[in-house]
Amino acid sequence: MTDKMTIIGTPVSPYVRKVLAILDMKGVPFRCIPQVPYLGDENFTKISPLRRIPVMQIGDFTLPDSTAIVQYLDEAYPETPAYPGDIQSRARARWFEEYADDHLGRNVLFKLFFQRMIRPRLFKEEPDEAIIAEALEKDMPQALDYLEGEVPEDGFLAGDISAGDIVIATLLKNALWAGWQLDGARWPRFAAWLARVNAVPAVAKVNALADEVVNAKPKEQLVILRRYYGKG
Ligand SMILES: N[C@@H](CCC(=O)N[C@@H](CS)C(=O)NCC(=O)O)C(=O)O
Repeated sequence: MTDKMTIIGTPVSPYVRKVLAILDMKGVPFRCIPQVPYLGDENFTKISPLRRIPVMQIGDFTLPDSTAIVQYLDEAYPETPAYPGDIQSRARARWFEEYADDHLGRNVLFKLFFQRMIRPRLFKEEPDEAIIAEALEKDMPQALDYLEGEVPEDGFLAGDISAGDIVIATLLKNALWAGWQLDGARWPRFAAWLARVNAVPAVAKVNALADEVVNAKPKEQLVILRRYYGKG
């Protein structure tokens, strides 16, 4: 494995940040090219048929999708696993990763983030306030009710910190940017769990990076990325 590990995707994406945090946790050197998915040309479609980020490249090997990437990383670099513990803990970590990707990400937060941030900034369109209200008032509370019953009083969703914990935390950062606030009195276990996840050094670091890149242009993001993770 001598070719450089490259992650393609702007770290404004929670799925890109999930991969960055796991690479950092594992101590794997990488470089990140801050591609914005909506602005990708036909070369982007070749490496990402669904035109989504992140994509991983190592020499000629190209792999889209953060979950596929993290599973690859766990096999290639088994130290500090992203799916730790016994077989049931590992399965549970994968479930929460899927829940975050499909439901929380695609159906809830993405609506919010797309409407509040991407539509006005990238497409110069007004956000659809009805979609935002539904996400904030109905979908998010339902998801948080579920998660409140799942998070442990101590530790993480699958014992040790896992990809399942990390992706929920990175997604929620985008929700905060889009105007969501966590009601710690209504979901106290969840709030305590989230604080524990956000205190994990690789997550704290990627969250700090996130706050710096969110208002930066891709060229500036590259400089910020190098400051946090080196040149790879
Ligand atoms: N399941 C995918 C989700 C990736 C995803 O939806 N990424 C967003 C950015 S946060 C994207 O590329 N969106 C562009 C689009 O859906 O057209 C993964 O885990 O990588």
